Amino acid sequence: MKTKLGLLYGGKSAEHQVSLQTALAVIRALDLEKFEIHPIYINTEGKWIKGPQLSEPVENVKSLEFSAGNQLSPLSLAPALFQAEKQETLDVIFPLLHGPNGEDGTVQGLLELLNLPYVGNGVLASAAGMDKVMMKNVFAQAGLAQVNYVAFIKSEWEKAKAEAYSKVETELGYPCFVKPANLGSSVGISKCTNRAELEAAFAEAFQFDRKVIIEEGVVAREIEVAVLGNDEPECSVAGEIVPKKDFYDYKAKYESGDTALIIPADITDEEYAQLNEMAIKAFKALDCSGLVRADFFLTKDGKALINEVNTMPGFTPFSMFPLLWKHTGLEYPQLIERLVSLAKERHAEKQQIKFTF
Ligand code: G1L
Repeated sequence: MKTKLGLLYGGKSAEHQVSLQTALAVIRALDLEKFEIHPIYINTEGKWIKGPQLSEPVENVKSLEFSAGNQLSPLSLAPALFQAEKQETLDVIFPLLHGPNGEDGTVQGLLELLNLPYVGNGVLASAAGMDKVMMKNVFAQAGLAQVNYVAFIKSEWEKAKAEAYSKVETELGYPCFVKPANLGSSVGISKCTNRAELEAAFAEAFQFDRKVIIEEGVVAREIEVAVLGNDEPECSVAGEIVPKKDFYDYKAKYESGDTALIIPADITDEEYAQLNEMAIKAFKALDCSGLVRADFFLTKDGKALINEVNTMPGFTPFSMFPLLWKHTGLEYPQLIERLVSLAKERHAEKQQIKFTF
């Protein structure tokens, strides 16, 4: 029996195109002898459009951008996902969506309500992983080393701006980074080296979120590892990101050529052991399932600080997460199959849980 895989992609997000490219790559990697592919496209207006089952390889993203026809709102999607009229349902959903309404746990919540197995992190890990303040608080509680940070909500800052700036200066100093707490991408982020820049950075970041985090700047290498699994997660080799710009900004991140990936990273065994242990600890602390990319700072004296984890990392064959697994011995098509079976496993386990007694 083929696995009926629902591929959910597009979305009302700045990363619509990234999602489409990723969906195309995933489709092309899937073995059509093992999978039936059912595309579900979310257009830029947020409409959900169920496409026809794909029985042959797709050539380009254009053929994934369905229009007109079966336009649906997420809430009317339930019968379509269940295909109730045909008495059949999809076996697993693969959500390839970024940002609000994709990565923040809301789509995962919908899939939970539909009782459909889905790839990747659940509601809790997705939501906590989208909020940098929440994530760092969880890491702190787990005893993971990280840079110092402070956070403000917009109304706090508006009421006492001067106090907010001096808190940053006394607790963190310069340079520091000001970031919206809830964004998957790097928009609204500024590096500050003085008060004037800090003031401008707060105003900028609060345009994108009602919550802002300020992180201490460190001089360090940026090293990432990929984690895969459910209850017994495993870690890939490490990779290093070498930014060619001053810092990893939105452009540098998405317009190729501005960063170089070095895999495996040139680090010592002790350094790797530290990263491996911390990545697994972070995975468990956030209650992750399926996968996570854990991003670290590695200081000159060999100390690892966890920066963040990404519950929905870049996922084309040329993105860090798949490349790290490729270098660890797991090719892209096998990585996708492993994620699908982890989704089935987790769902099956959840079916065993009693909700009444
Ligand atoms: F389903 C997985 F495997 F959990 C998963 C889902 C989404 C892995 C990676 C991603 N990544 C993305 O969706 C994206 C970063 C390409 C969004 Cl546009």
